[in-house]
Amino acid sequence: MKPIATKGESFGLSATFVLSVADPHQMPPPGTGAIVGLAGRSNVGKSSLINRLTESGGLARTGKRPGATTLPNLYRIYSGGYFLDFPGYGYMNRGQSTKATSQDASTRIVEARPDIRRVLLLVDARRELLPLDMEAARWFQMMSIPVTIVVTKTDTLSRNARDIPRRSWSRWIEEEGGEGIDGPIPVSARTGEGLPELVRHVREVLGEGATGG
Ligand SMILES: Nc1nc2c(ncn2[C@@H]2O[C@H](COP(=O)(O)OP(=O)(O)OP(=O)(O)O)[C@@H](O)[C@H]2O)c(=O)[nH]1
Ligand SMILES: [Mg+2]
Repeated sequence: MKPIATKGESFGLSATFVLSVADPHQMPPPGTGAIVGLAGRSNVGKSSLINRLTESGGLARTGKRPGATTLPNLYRIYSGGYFLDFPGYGYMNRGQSTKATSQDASTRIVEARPDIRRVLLLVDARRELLPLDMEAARWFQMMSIPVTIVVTKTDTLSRNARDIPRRSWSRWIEEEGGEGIDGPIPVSARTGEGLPELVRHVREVLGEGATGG
């Protein structure tokens, strides 16, 4: 997908690719910058969103086929901090071993790095609340990593349907999500809808705990 370049748009989140992380010891040491993770089902639009947020066009590899990202990819934000693009969960098109390896690396990184500042958990606007997504939110919560639900691809919904996923997720967060789960923030990487709000949120997260690293 080609992001639509918006003239004069500047989010202050320009970034550069650092590496695909196969092992937690390759991660930057704690205290060198806040890490914001992006997680969600395969194909939900994680890499497209990173490209949009970092205003890079093609920094993160995106694809029509699920499983475009097989290891967590680390990006350094020039103004401070990191994005960590986790491989999507729940895809079936790749060999089991690839799937096992990528889920493995993600799990070990999360277990090794409880200092991950927050995870943006992306969910597709066209889907009902899926058990896998709710489980993922609870898992990060259990690992003491705060979560923000980000509803993606809002451009695929008609004007009338736009508000449905936001409302369902709001209700879930209120009733079941509890402490440590924020959002939902509806966005479209295609049209740019909702990005200013998401950027504000990310910048806030990066700025948090400036004394605690
Ligand atoms: N309509 C629409 N399509 C989108 C949007 N964002 C991403 N897509 C499309 O969704 C597909 C998957 O996007 P990716 O960004 O590769 O998804 P991903 O979550 O990184 O996928 P994995 O790396 O497999 O986990 C691509 O075909 C994108 O063009 C959006 O905001 N609107
Ligand atoms: Mg990806």
